[in-house]
Amino acid sequence: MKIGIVLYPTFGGSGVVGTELGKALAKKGHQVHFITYSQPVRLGSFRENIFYHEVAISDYPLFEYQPYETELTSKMVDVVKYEKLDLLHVHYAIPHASAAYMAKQILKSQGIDIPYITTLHGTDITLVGKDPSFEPVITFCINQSDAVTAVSESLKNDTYAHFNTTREIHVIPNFIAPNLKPSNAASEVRRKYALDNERILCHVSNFRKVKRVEDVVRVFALVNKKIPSKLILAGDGPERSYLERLVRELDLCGKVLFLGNVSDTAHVLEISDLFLLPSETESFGLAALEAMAVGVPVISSNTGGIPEVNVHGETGFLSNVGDVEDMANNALKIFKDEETLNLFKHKAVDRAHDFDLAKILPLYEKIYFDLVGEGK
Ligand code: GMT
Repeated sequence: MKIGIVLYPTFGGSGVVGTELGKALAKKGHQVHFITYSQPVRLGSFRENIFYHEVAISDYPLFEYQPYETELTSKMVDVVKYEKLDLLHVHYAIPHASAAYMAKQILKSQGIDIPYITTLHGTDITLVGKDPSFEPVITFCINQSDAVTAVSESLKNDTYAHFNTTREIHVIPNFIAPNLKPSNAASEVRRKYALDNERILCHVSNFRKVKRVEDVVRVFALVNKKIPSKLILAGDGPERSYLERLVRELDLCGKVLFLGNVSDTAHVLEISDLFLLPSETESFGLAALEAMAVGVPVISSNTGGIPEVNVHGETGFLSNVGDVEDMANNALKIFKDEETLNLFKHKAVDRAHDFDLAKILPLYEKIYFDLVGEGK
């Protein structure tokens, strides 16, 4: 099958899922065409069956805001037509689903029928999409999609709650990419960041307000009062300078390490003992799943789809949003002794296997085949 994947190429979870899905489909023999404005971060080097089509963004002086959606639509039309794609799969509704709808109509007028699948990832529904400035367009595009998927039951319910849609929404959870396997060099690398008697706590995100990275720092401050530890923060975003100031205020310099954006987060995760995800909302929490896959338990909030991933008392603990004391106490429970920590680590890995790519990929393929026929 020839599949066009439209996504954000950046460090966000939807881009990671779209890219890893495309790579896995290509490995299975499908031809995958990525369409976006720059090379997806997780794409890596040259691979069989993978093609990348860049949406060139013009800078015509008339436009204060460049019309990306229009240029994306034109590129989608072009790629579908000349690469003879069988379907389009768009990740993150805004503006990808509306661009797909428009591309579909243009192609229809030229006698080409192309189905499009919209995968809802989270903030396209829970934060941005439901805002009145987007809602009518998002509702329309969800209803017009040939198939709609959401990454958790929670996100599916949020979509029904916020949008006037009766469309069937298939829940297809996120998955573990096969490259997330522990490496042998972890203990050596670990020594560069922490002493042997220190625990490493870690957080990976885009440092947006919704991630509540301030809570990460405050939980760490409480844990650090009781046990020797370090906090590794991977990622970058709008909250970073505020967090750097907070770390100085709390006198945690040298204990909190800001790494900036890291393309291969598995290497950061595998030297960590605990992952913190105290988000305000989180449709799934891919970062937490990636941590669990390499044996890192998770302390998280109990919001959105996180409880569908992190199992309270087994793979980590869940607390109410903002309850940093409870989160810190839970972290200390996990760090009680080596045996307890190891138990949580093992359960985290076991749970992550429920989200193995081999289990999830056929769910997407089934939707594709239902739309275009098995023979493709
Ligand atoms: O979390 C972000 O800010 C990035 C965002 C994205 O669209 O890239 O992540 C969303 O999609 C991920 C992949 O499906 C989910 O794992 C995240 O939970 C979700 N983020 C939120 O709901 C806040």
